[in-house]
Amino acid sequence: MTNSYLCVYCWRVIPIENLFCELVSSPESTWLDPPKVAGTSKRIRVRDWRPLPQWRRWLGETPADPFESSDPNKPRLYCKCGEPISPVAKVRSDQSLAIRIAGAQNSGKTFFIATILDSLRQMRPVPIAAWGIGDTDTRFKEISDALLVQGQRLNTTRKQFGERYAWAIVEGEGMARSKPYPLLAVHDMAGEDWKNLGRDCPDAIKRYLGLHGDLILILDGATIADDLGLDPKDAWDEQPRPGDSGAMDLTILGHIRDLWGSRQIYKKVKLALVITKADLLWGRYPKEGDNVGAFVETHQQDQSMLENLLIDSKRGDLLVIANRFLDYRIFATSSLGFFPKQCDIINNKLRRKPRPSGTILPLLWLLGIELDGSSQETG
Ligand SMILES: Nc1nc2c(ncn2[C@@H]2O[C@H](COP(=O)(O)OP(=O)(O)O)[C@@H](O)[C@H]2O)c(=O)[nH]1
Ligand SMILES: [Mg+2]
Ligand SMILES: [Zn+2]
Repeated sequence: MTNSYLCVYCWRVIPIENLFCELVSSPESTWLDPPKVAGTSKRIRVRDWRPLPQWRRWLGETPADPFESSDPNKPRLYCKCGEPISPVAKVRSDQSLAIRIAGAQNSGKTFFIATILDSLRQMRPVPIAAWGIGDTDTRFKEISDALLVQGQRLNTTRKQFGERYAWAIVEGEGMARSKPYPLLAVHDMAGEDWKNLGRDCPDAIKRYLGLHGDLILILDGATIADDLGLDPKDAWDEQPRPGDSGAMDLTILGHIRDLWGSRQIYKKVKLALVITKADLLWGRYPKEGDNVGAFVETHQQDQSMLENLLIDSKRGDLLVIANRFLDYRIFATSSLGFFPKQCDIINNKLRRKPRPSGTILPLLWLLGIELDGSSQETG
């Protein structure tokens, strides 16, 4: 079987033969169909490159996959979309290629991802590590630092049809090597984009949603609070999205259903329903003064209470859809770990350091990693 790689720019899964190689200063070969010619270099498909003398000169008879060459100057390979392919984006098992994250605008996705990555860097012992693929780390660090270090609000400018990020998940230092983990793949799209997807759904998004793998659906704790009749405002988020009884979440799941077509896929995929901003509910749900089992920081979050929370906030339909999946679990998380009050904000910056609560649990659950009852906090 030939190796395939995931392009984290256009979400194509491509067999190695169809990737392109950059040959910088070799005059004699015939150049085929280069997708994008950067500078003076030319690109040739791996399958057309293999019969050429350079192949043997550079790589020997084998390997069939240039990434597996022992030569430290491995060639760079490119997708037909023109973007570079990373050797770590190798597709290992079709079923769990990538864990995807989806959610409405302002639901807390960016905060959630930033705190997961930050927790992974700080956890001891660390069960897994995440390596940014391509320029993911460079681009995401800027956002993450603004949020977690500077306490800034994110500016809301956005690219049409979103930003893409991808991380390779590897076992943590000293951890036993288990089966390879799927990638964490994020196509961060704004709410309007979800609404407008319709028939003109860009191919990259179709491919992203069509990738085989588990799904993390982010449910906005503020809209849930609003639907429960609780004041969803905190001092930091001045304009939370009003309650919609989960309509936007159903829109997102609807697009996924349309793209998956057959029901077969559901039975291979796990779904994590992640309620963000749970700090808005602490001490207020199920009743005033309650601060109970659903909000603990281990896998033992009280599922029946969280199901009731979804039903009480008119999201029962989500549970019906969740039942189609191989397995599902609900998580109540807070990326901030506290309810922001006016005194936490100075000069329009959040001055209290986030102490994420429970945000790491969905990923660990999807990867089948047990937390030994200890919390995410690492002091
Ligand atoms: N109270 C509270 N608010 C949060 C939390 N996480 C995110 N928010 C608020 O939600 C807003 C949107 O979060 P963001 O991650 O940018 O949402 P995205 O559009 O889904 O990426 C933030 O500016 C915060 O005000 C949390 O854990 N607790
Ligand atoms: Mg965002
Ligand atoms: Zn591509």
